[in-house]
Amino acid sequence: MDILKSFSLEGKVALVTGASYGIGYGIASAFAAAGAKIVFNDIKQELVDKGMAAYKADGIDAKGYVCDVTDENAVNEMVKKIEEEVGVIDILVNNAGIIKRIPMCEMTAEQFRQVIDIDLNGPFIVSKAVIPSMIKKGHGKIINICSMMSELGRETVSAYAAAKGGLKMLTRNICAEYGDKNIQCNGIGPGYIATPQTAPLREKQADGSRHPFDQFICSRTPAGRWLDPSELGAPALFLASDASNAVNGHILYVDGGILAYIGKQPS
Ligand code: NAP
Ligand code: GCO
Repeated sequence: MDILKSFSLEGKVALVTGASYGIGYGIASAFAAAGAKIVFNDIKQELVDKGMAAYKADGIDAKGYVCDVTDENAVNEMVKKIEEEVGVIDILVNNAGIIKRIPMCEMTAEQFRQVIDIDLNGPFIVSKAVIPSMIKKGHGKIINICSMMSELGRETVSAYAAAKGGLKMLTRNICAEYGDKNIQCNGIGPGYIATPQTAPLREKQADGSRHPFDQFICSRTPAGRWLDPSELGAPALFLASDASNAVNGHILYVDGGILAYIGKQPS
């Protein structure tokens, strides 16, 4: 048997949410290289257009849709349109997400709810929209983009950690509820990735020195560096392909070893 064929996504339709850039773009690019037809969404037309142009420049014929993952009607409409225009979704990556870095006692309930809505309710809404057709088709892959904060807390990210911890358990619950319908639902827990979301943590200081958090993360990562969005592509491809049909409810940490490391001792 040609084991490499089990990593092929030929003939598959993959929806990656919030994939105009960043981690979603890195994952979608890897899926395209493995033969998948890429569809993605963003909340702003201008970003969908920007994303389409970027994919085109990379030789990827992706199709973008304007859709807010927290809007159940809009998500159901988008999934229906994708099924009519491209085909039934075989692979869903719940990637769209935000973070608000605010000390918990200074965060309003509305701000907390907004993070939970996008980072946890969104994956619930989109998964619920695609599962029925996956069941009809007899297979499906769902990949939830979790986080270090699915396992660890840190100051100022209470809402995000609560959402990503919940997303870890939603992943396991979809596995439990739909595993017998040949749907595999797994998570990817990226470490610290150089994207717009983490740009504030890497900004140079006024005196030209590195951001303290930048130095902190490099001391906590065995490889001593931030990871690149493209480094998530192959692990995601594994979870999106037949190569992982016996893997379900698993969170694959792609973190350069952060979770295994106490951190470099100060010299
Ligand atoms: P990013 O650069 O901020 O990109 C997030 C994407 O999600 C953007 O395209 C954004 O669109 C979209 N989005 C936000 N809210 C949305 C909504 N309501 N509906 C649809 N799309 C929405 O983030 P990233 O660093 O690539 O992160 C992607 C995912 O990985 C997130 O779930 C994040 O929590 C997770 N993650 C990131 C890291 C990291 O170190 N970067 C590590 C672990 C996990 P707009 O531009 O229009 O807002
Ligand atoms: C932060 C970062 C992290 C990363 C990621 C780590 O403020 O600590 O934004 O939350 O985004 O989730 O896995």
